[in-house]
Amino acid sequence: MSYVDEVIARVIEKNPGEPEFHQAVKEVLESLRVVVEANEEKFRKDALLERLVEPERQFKFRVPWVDDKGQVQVNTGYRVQFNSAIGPYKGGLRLHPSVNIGIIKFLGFEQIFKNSLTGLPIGGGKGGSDFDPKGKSDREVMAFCQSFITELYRYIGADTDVPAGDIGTGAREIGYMYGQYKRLTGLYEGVLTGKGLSFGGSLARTEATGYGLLYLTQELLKLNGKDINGMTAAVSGSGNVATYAIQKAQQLGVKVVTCSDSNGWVYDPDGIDVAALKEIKEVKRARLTEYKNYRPNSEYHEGRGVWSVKVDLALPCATQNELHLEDAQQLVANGVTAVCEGANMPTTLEATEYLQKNGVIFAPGKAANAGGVATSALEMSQNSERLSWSFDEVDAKLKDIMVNITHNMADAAERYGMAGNYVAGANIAGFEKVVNAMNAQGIV
Ligand code: NDP
Ligand code: 2IT
Repeated sequence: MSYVDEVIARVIEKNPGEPEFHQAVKEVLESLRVVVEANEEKFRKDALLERLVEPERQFKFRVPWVDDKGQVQVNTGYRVQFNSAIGPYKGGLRLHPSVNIGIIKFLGFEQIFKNSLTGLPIGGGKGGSDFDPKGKSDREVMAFCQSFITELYRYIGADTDVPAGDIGTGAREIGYMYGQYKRLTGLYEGVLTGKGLSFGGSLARTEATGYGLLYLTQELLKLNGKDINGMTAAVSGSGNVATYAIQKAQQLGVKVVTCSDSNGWVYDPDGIDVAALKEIKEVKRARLTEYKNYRPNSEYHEGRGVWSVKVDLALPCATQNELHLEDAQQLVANGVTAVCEGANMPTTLEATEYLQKNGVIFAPGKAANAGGVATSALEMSQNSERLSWSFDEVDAKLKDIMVNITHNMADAAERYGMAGNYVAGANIAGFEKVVNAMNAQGIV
């Protein structure tokens, strides 16, 4: 058996019941096959891949808090510090009832390569809890966040591990967590990113993941001789990433006709109204059923369906495994040009393969959504120098980073004879830097 196959088999055996983690490892290691085969003897002797798939450490802890009725609730908290070869652990905190250790490990593993691709000195980590902020009062969310940080604060720090937002964790949650960290440690340091602008947050961090997705999509289309201006797009999700992806798409001349939440989806033939979306999701924290009240010409459908609409671009921005093989088939039948992932691993392995085989330009999340964490690293830089940069300065740096990522992944794919395979290109480009650092630092 080849070294890659052996390690994949061992990961499955050693980590039972963690299908998302298996999927992420398979996707990365399969596309590293060529690189690994060129160095097989050394990598095997150094157990390079075994070290890469084993988190440096992981924490699992109790998070007790009191709800508005006086009832004690108990959630489980997680932080996986996956790889610190190129910098302090960096990655978001997901708050969603589906969170378990396998989900956090898949996200942490992806984060290693994504963070490397940004070109900035950040290692890979991820955390979260099975707490569901939906339907909770602000006081309940605060009680949870304070309890969560009361345990997590021992393991994080501005130079060791810097968490941030992800699904269910936005500005409100980061604010409560930051306050509790400061209270417990007495430190006013950049321990979390995505902070409010009045206490160390960076301009453009809120917009960064969605904007970055569009900067990369625009550049990738250009590289393939196509102009984004005038295209149509389907977006899934209606959270942080989706909202700012839609906003930037519109600024670039793209008509976005869909968005969704976990209950249903909206089709707006005139283009999604971002102001309405923000009011529904960010201010009212309501469901997309409300969208029709703002836009009578739009349609609301229960269930899944955003990928059934005929569009040039598909931008999945909700969650993992939300774009299935049947969706890929439908998109191809409708003549889609590109699929660029705003979410982490939203496309199943079968769907990815089908899209690539059918000539669709496919940009994997670890490259396409790297603008969020890249701007988080820019927030860390600003915190370290105790300065704040202007919106335009941060946005220009973000754009540069996304353009560089586009070329680095395209070049890496080409170097290994896989021109146009951006999954392989992103994995290889991200891996190379991490492996160099790991080799230089000895067996740790
Ligand atoms: P938000 O919580 O702001 O929004 C998530 C959106 O996805 C909501 O519309 C939500 O609907 C929907 N969603 C969540 N879970 C499911 C599900 N199981 N099925 C269907 N829809 C679902 O999160 P973000 O926008 O921050 O994150 C979206 C994706 O982008 C995630 O994969 C995240 O890991 C990734 N990402 C985020 C970054 C960031 O900076 N925030 C950076 C890079 C990647 P509902 O409200 O009904 O739950
Ligand atoms: O998946 C991701 O890259 C994020 N949720 C953002 C992480 C960060 O540290 O900003």
